[in-house]
Amino acid sequence: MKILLMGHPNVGKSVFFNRLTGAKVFESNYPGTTVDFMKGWMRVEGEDVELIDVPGTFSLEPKDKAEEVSVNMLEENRDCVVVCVLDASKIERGLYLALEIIEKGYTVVVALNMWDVAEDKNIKIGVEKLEQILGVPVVPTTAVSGEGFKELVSRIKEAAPVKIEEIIKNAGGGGSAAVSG
Ligand SMILES: Nc1nc2c(ncn2[C@@H]2O[C@H](COP(=O)(O)OP(=O)(O)OP(=O)(O)O)[C@@H](O)[C@H]2O)c(=O)[nH]1
Ligand SMILES: [Mg+2]
Repeated sequence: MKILLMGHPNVGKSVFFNRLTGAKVFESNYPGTTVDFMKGWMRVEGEDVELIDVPGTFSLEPKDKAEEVSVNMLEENRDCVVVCVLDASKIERGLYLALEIIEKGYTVVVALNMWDVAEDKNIKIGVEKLEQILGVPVVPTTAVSGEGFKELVSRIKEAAPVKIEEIIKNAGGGGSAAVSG
């Protein structure tokens, strides 16, 4: 299983990456902090999962080198789960990108990050309604504190197009010594 983090600049993707992998890539309060992709690993219930952090992008039509890196990574990783990270305090800005990715047929989980900021601003978001409209899981998160991450990981696992159990089953069932003949 592979997870690709996509979203506008400065929405918290690198904080996600660090929190999930235990890595320490640079994060800062400047849009355009990440300029290249970075791969890391995390373990989900005994399974190795690759996680990819990319520069922020506003759309799937790249306007500069950094955006090109993100769009290329998306195209090269058709089989991944795309976690679309949105700033919940400015949700309408990120929705366009999320829709673009959903429309291309990717497996998407939307993270409404900066949930703490949205709450401070008294912004109310109907998460279930948004899930119905988008047709994908939507999870509120606060990356700096880790709030919502347990649910995020569980929704990613559910959404994953190829599950490890299915690989075992399709290889002949049983689990051990699955391939014969
Ligand atoms: N309050 C709050 N701040 C957050 C949250 N998530 C990230 N931040 C802060 O937002 C800023 C941007 O975080 P990054 O992880 O560097 O953002 P990014 O999406 O990787 O940005 P680019 O690399 O420019 O695309 C940092 O100052 C983070 O500490 C959150 O949930 N709540
Ligand atoms: Mg970054």
